[in-house]
Amino acid sequence: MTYFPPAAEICDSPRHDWSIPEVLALFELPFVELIYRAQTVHRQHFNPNQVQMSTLLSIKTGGCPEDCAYCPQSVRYSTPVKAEPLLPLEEVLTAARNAKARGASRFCMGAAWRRLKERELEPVAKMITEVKALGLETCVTLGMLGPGQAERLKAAGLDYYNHNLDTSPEFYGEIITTRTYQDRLETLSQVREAGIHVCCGGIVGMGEERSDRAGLLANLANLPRHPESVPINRLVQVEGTPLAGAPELDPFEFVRTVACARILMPASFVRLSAGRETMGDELQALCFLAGANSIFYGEKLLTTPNPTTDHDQQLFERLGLELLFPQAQVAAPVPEADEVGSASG
Ligand code: SAM
Ligand code: DTB
Ligand code: SF4
Repeated sequence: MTYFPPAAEICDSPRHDWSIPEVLALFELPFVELIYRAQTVHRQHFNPNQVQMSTLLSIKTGGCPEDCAYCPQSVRYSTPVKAEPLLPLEEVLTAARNAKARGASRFCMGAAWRRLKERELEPVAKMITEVKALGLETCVTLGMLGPGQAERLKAAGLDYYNHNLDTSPEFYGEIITTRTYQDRLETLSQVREAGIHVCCGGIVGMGEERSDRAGLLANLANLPRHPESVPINRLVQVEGTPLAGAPELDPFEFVRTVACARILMPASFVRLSAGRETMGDELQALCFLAGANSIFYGEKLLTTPNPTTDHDQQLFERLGLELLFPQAQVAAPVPEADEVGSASG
C-alpha cells in the first residue's frame, strides 16, 4: 500500500520555492487524498463554510489592442463584443449600489486596456473613491501600470489590483504575444510596492498541459508574497476567439487545480472565477470542498454570463455556505520570502 504523508507535513507553511515536480506530485495524488489535504489546509486558515463575493463590472469594454487568445475584447478577433467608451461615473455607482444590496463585499472594475493611460487615471481614481465611499472594497484591473500610477490608485482608495499571470511561462507565448510574462511580473511588483492587495491567478482549459497548470501555480506561490486573492478561471469559450473550440478540460482536473492552489497558497482567497456558468452545482461544491472560498457574484462577468444571483443564493443555501463580510475577510498576512524559514503557517 502506498503511504501518503499527513497533509501537515508538506502543506503547513507558506513556502516560496515550489518546484514543478513537487506541484505535479500533488496533482498526481489520488483525488480523494488531494481533496483531503486541500480541505485540511483550508481549515487551518479559514472557516470552510464561508465564501467571499465580488461583483464585476466592465467599465471600458472591447477594442483592446492586445492579442490574448482567450479574450472576446481583443480588437483582433471578430466576436460579439463591441467597443464602448469608459462608463460614466453615475452608471458605475448604480451598479456598485446594486452589488452591495445583493450582498457583494467587493466591487471589481475591469477595463479592456493594454495599459492605464495618464488621461484615464483621474476618472478611474474618482470611481474608486466613490465606490469605496459606498462601503465596498474596491478592485480594478486596468492592464499594465506605469511609474507612480499604483500609488495614485492606492491614494484614491484602491484595495485590490487584479493582474493575472494567466498560465505557465512556457505556454504563455501560445496565448499572448503582445506583452511578456516579465511585463506582468513588473506590474505585480508595482502593485505590491504601493501597498495594494494583489489579486493574481490564471486561466485553465486553454489546451495547456498539466505541467503548465503546475507552472502557473508554482509561479504564483513563488512570488515574493502570495497574492491575497487567486482567481482560477476556467476558459469561457467565445466564438471568434482563437481558443473557441479548445478541448474541454476534465472537470476533476479543474478541481485538482483549485486544490493545488489552496495547498500552495494556504492563506490566500482562492476564487472560483470565470466558467461557473457552465459548471454543475456538484462541480462547484467539489471546488468549495477543495478550498475555493470566493466567487464572482452577479449575472455577468465582464462580457460573458455568470450564474444568476437567485441560482447562487439557492446553491449557498443548499450547501449551508455563508457570505463572508468585509470586516472578516482580510487575508491572513503571508510572510515575505526571507521570513519563510521561520514561518509556522
Ligand atoms: N485588460 C486587462 C488585462 O488583461 O490585464 C484587464 C481585464 S482582463 C479581461 C482580466 C482577466 O480576465 C484576464 O487576465 C484573464 O485571466 C481573464 N479572462 C479574460 N477572458 C477570459 C475568458 N474568455 N475566459 C476566462 N477568463 C478570461
Ligand atoms: C479574473 O481573473 N477573472 C475576471 C476578473 N479577473 C477581471 C474576468 C473574467 C472574464 C471572463 C470573460 C468575460 O466576461 O469577458
Ligand atoms: Fe485586452 Fe485584457 Fe482582453 Fe488581453 S485580456 S485582450 S489585455 S482586455
